[in-house]
Amino acid sequence: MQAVALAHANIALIKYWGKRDPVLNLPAVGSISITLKELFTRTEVRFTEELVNDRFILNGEHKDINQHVRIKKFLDLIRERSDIQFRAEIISENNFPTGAGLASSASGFAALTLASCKAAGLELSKKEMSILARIGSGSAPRSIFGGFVEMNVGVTPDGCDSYATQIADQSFWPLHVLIVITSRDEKKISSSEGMIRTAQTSPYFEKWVDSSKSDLDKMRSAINDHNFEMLGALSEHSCLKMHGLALSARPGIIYWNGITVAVMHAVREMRQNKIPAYFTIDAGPQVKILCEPEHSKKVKEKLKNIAGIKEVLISELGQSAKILEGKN
Ligand code: 2P0
Repeated sequence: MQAVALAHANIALIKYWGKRDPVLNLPAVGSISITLKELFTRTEVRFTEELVNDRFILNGEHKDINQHVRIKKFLDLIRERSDIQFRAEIISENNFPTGAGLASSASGFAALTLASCKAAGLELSKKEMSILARIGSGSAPRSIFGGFVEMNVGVTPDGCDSYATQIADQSFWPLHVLIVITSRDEKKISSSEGMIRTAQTSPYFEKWVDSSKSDLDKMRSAINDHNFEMLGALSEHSCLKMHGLALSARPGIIYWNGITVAVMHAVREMRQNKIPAYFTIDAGPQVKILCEPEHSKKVKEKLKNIAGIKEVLISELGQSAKILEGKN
């Protein structure tokens, strides 16, 4: 009853922000993402009668499982579905900073879903696994798939129609993403907390939800047409709209630092100088820059002028999550 899985992080081009049901983690809006090859989580799950409590080891450190309620709840769900009573040991490693706005919960819960289903002997389709991953984290269903992925908002109260589907795989349009790390600190306001506060207090929340369908429709077309300018412009718009929304909560939520803003300006200057690059930013201070492969080295070169950047990675699009080893 042991398995190992690997899942890549993803970055939303059309952002998810807000929940229509916080318990089932149902999103208020759909989203579209790309999966990132260079950022991933490897997770091992073992169900065993030797344990009296679930055990969670993250990046080599023993964590108190009671401080990780979402993981505990997730394991209970797996036990309920598979009729297993045993406690589990989870050993998880991210190859990038955890909790710093680099989508560690997306790759983390996608890897945990695959590994725990395999270890528990649950044979689920990718659609069913994406529904399960959603209980852990709203962005995790997208990391079940590679390439370009859409998370369907759904309408049913039980969330059976709120799952991810692949729009196209990574070879359909081999884009590059520069991951600009501006801080390795954990963020102060989690995405869940930020989303709930925004939905409750922002005067713009309804408008955000209303405008989502049209953003998703346009992004699907941009991907199908390989229209990079449209994909980039829509991504920047969705990012700024999401952060504008978070800024308009009470108290306002600011995920950026000074370097984040400097990189945003630099990307716009690159476009003025005929380098087609666009930024997007999640709930944290890191910037992701979208470009076509022939421009990524030039974009990286231009970032050298900005003081304080910790690291720049260049990533291709990643594959679907997969089982590395396992038996049940
Ligand atoms: C996204 N983010 O679409 C948006 C944009 C961050 C900014 O989904 O509460 O950790 O677990 O559903 O998935 C990150 O939030 O939040 C996220 P929960 P999650 O990628």
